[in-house]
Amino acid sequence: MRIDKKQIEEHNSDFQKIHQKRFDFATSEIPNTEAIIQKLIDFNVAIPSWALGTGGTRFARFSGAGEPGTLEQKMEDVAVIHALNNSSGSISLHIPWDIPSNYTEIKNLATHLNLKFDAINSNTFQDQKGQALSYKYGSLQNTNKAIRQQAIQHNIEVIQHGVALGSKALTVWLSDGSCFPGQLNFRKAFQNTLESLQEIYAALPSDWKMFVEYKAFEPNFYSMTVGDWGQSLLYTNKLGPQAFTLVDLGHHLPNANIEQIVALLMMEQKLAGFHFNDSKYGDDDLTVGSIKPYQLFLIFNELVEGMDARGMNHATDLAWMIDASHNIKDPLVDLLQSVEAIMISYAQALLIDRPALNSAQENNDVVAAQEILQSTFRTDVRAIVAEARCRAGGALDPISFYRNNKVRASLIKERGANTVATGL
Ligand code: RM4
Ligand code: MN
Ligand code: MN
Repeated sequence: MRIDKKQIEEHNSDFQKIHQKRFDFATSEIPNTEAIIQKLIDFNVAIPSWALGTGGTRFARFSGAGEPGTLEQKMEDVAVIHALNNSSGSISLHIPWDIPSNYTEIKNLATHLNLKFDAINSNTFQDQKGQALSYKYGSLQNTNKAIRQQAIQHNIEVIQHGVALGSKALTVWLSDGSCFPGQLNFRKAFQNTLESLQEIYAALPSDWKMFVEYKAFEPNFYSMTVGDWGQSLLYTNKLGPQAFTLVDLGHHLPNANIEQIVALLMMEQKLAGFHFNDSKYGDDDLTVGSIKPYQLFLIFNELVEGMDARGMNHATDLAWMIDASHNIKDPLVDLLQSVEAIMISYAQALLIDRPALNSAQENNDVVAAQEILQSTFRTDVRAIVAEARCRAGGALDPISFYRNNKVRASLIKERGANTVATGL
């Protein structure tokens, strides 16, 4: 399924009049719209290969129809999203779910679809069919050296897959930890994990990064061996300059101040980037911005401030990825909504009157600081985001396009109703 450029043009001309009205209003209210539009055009958020099918809860999976059954089809789905929003030109693969059968063909397809390969993910949180040793009691932390070696080897193989495809980063998320007090010697588990990560780190090409993702709980419920940003930072500091801490928004304990974590990780030059999603209770993996849009804005406020303080390139110096799971919505629509929420927050953060905020902070003018942030958050930037998307060749209203042009129906016709994507 490919989106025809002509269809997008038709859609855009149908929506042009109403868009123009909104855009004119926005530009009359908002200074510097051209600079913001250019930054939005340059921005890209990677799509996870494992979020293109219907995700489950722990109790059931109600599969959607026309899910991508192969890596090629997953890439085609990402290309659909990218054609519509022009901000999703990369895919993050998960091994072994996405092992290519032919690298050249997959790379050619990527070129053809205008896609790049983002960070590649290892998986030692499940046992695979035919696997010699089990990860039931952990992988890189395991008390058994042979199990640690098996997990190290897997990560090294993942790097090799990534090198063959042109990825530049390995993301390691460990489910290692313990379920009951006394089960684990925390210090030994940390040391084993560190030594295992060091072996993987040694296998990184010099232009690669390693992202160490943390998570507070689940699947282990008493302790996690990379449970929070402090633990991740301990590892990444000890590992070296190619290791960074990855923030997945759903991986914190309730009410954690994620924006502060982000600011400090950037200060230490140890922020890898993000797995964007949203949550109410835990690792809910809901649509970005669907529950706590103000938090997302505050995070982008810190990101823009921190990146500008260091002269960083907003688009390329940090890793922007979505990590979500769609239990009831069409995954492609959900992902379009997520990218839109990210672009809105980014645009708003670019809009903040930085000198005024700095001066309010310096003068302890709490009210002014709050007013600046809240009035920016309440500014409607949707027409600016749409204008950027349209100028880059995307659709003014991607979700209307998707629905009106019956994209899912075409995918079902092509793939059948009963295809199931690999993933959780
Ligand atoms: C985890 C974590 C990882 C992802 C898996 C599928 O909760 O967020 O990033 O690889 O889920
Ligand atoms: Mn994640
Ligand atoms: Mn997660």
